[in-house]
Amino acid sequence: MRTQVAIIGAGPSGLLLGALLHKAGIANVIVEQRSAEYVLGRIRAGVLEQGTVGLLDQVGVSTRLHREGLVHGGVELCFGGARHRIDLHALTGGKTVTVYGQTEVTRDLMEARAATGLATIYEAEGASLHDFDGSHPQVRFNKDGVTQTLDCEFIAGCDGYHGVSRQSVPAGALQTFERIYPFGWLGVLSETPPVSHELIYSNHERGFALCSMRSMTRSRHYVQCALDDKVERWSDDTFWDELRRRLDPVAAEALVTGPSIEKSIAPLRSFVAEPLRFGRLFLAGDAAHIVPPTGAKGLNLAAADVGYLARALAEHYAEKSDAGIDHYSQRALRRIWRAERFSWWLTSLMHKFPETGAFGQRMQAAELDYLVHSTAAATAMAENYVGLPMEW
Ligand code: RFL
Ligand code: PHB
Repeated sequence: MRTQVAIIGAGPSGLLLGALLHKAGIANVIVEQRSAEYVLGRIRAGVLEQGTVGLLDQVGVSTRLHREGLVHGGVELCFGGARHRIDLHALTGGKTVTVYGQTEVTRDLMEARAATGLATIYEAEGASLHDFDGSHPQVRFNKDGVTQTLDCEFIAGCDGYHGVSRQSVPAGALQTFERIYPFGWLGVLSETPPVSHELIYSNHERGFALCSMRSMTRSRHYVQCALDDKVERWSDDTFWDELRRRLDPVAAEALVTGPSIEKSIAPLRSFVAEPLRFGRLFLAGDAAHIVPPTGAKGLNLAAADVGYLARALAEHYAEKSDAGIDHYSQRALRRIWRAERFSWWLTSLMHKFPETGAFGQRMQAAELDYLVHSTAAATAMAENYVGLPMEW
């Protein structure tokens, strides 16, 4: 088998990269270790920046998103028993975010890809990457017990944090930066209406809580939990009681409960690998970096990475210029580090940290007070929340 770009991973970054390359006339094959159903079963991100929506528009995969996605012009911060709205729209000169689940983005990209006839090899086991330092890279994998070889010109590692791509880079060529937070998020999806028409991020003495949604009939809620906590310890009732305690009285009263459809615990981590290019191998999305979910940057960063990468590869093929490829790592990392900073900041502001004690809590309270009473501070939050521009 032969193609121009071999993409490892059919998550949102791999699928979007495939669509952007296809639009630029560049052949690509995706190699994914799981089944399509498994990939679609993962409940993850819910908030899309305008830049992400723009990329989906570019590849013609946004019809349902524009029909069903919920456009939000603000976000609410809850602390000290009351809610305060950050007017994203007014503070950013008209920008908004769109609430539309990662599952739906993935489904739309999968369906569009199937219609183009581009190859996606699901349930490809044991992928290994070869000769990306030379001029004839290869991806080898097993499919239905048969070893297959995919010859290509470039490899895009879009295979998430646990993927093989980053691990294929010689240890000495990679520098990594990491922070692991001393807590996790317990997430619950339910067929219940959202508490409020916008997202609520709550700082509470019992711990952080987030009220999000997927539609006007489906909610996604999170509560901060211990790192070693187990999903089995949380019955639906325990979860709803804990969430209610962490909200202001009006939101607590408005909370509609119901059976959970999905319940899972995710650890919180900040991670960046540098650089993002090794010869003919590029890293993008969660394969290259992780942000804690506070601020909803993970999927959006992944989309921006592949936006840069697709443009760089298009320049290589159409204009015979390697300038974009040569600058990919630097360009993407600049945006990545700014999103890392924002996600770390919002995480630090909103969560209960075991080690900071009463002083740390007073500092958070003072900063939240400042944030909602200073236009300068609220603007800084708003412009990061809606997404920093994708500079070329
Ligand atoms: P993914 O989605 O992990 O996809 C990688 C794909 O690669 C496959 N793979 C392999 N394939 C072949 N061979 C191998 N050896 C392979 N190893 C792995 C995997 O099976 C998978 O299909 O990475 P990608 O595409 O870079 O996308 C990143 C996003 O999924 C991630 O950043 C977001 O989900 C993060 N995130 C959020 N981001 C947002 O922008 N907004 C949010 O509101 C938001 N909320 C969240 C989140 C992540 C969460 N969790 C559970 C991590 C909320 C949560 C709870
Ligand atoms: C979600 O809806 O899953 C979500 C929303 C906002 C975040 C994180 C997750 O900051």
